[in-house]
Amino acid sequence: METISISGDDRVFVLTGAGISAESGLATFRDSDGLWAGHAIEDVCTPEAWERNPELVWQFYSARREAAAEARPNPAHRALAELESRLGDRFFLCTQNVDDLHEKAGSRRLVHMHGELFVSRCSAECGRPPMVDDAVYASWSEVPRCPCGARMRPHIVWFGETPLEMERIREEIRRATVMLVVGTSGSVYPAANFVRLARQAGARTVYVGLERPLNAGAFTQIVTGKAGRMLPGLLAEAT
Ligand code: BJW
Ligand code: ZN
Repeated sequence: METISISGDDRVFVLTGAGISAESGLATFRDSDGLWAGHAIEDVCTPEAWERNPELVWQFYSARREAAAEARPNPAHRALAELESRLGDRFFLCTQNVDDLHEKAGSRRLVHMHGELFVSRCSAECGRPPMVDDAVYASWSEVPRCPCGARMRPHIVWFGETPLEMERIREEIRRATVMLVVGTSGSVYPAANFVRLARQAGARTVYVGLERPLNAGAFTQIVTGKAGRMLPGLLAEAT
């Protein structure tokens, strides 16, 4: 059986994308039934969309909150949490996903570089910290205001905005000897470039997903298949 070689000297950096949550019932972005299909990206995932129609943006993220609240982690999320429990601080997880399925599976050493679905923040960036928020807003009038008076917005990184935790992410990539990328099409930057940074730093780079990603050329090992089916076996011998 194919495995990913991870031994006591290795430090593992994991990058996950929408594909890892597909078997939990959450739609990916670029598959035919994916989220872009229901909504044009420029209508919901840009600061311009927020300026133009914040009610539509909140409807989109409210529906995503409802779907994610029902979702349960699958064997791929659990295999990564289990790997973390074996590797301790030799493990680091960076997810592009805004759902909380990694946390539900037990992962702790993780960052959400594109934000979190169940968090909101001030749209005027007045300096108050983001707040936990699992509410669903059916209309604009229901959307709460920050104490500064501005409306709250989803704590999500839209196109043209700066991803979160980039310094820590770069540092963890520099230290990694293995980069494992799961279920992401390699079409959104800077995440799509992490594998090249890891290769430049001498790491082995492994992709696990349904099909070859756009940045396939930068991987030393590619395993095609569903993450929930493949990952538990691939990681079984990691120490
Ligand atoms: C399975 C499976 C199963 C299915 N098992 N696998 C021109 C060139 C280069 C860059 C740019 C450019 N023009 C603009 C840019 C920059 C821009 C960008 O990348 N644009 C591209 C469209 C070209 N990027 C940005 O603007 C970013 N900010 C930025 O660059 O700031 C500058 C900066 C950089 C560095 C430091 C400091 C500053 C921000 C990007 C924000 C992305 N936001 C989104 C939406 C918000 C989150 C949300 O609402 O959920 O994030 S877009 C969307 O794409 C979402 C995702 O996190 C992200 C990645 O998608 P992902 O995860 O790859 O999903 P899919 O659907 O594409 O792929 C799923 C994969 O799974 C597929 O391959 C399937 O086969 C597979 N799969 N089932 C395993 N069961
Ligand atoms: Zn404010």
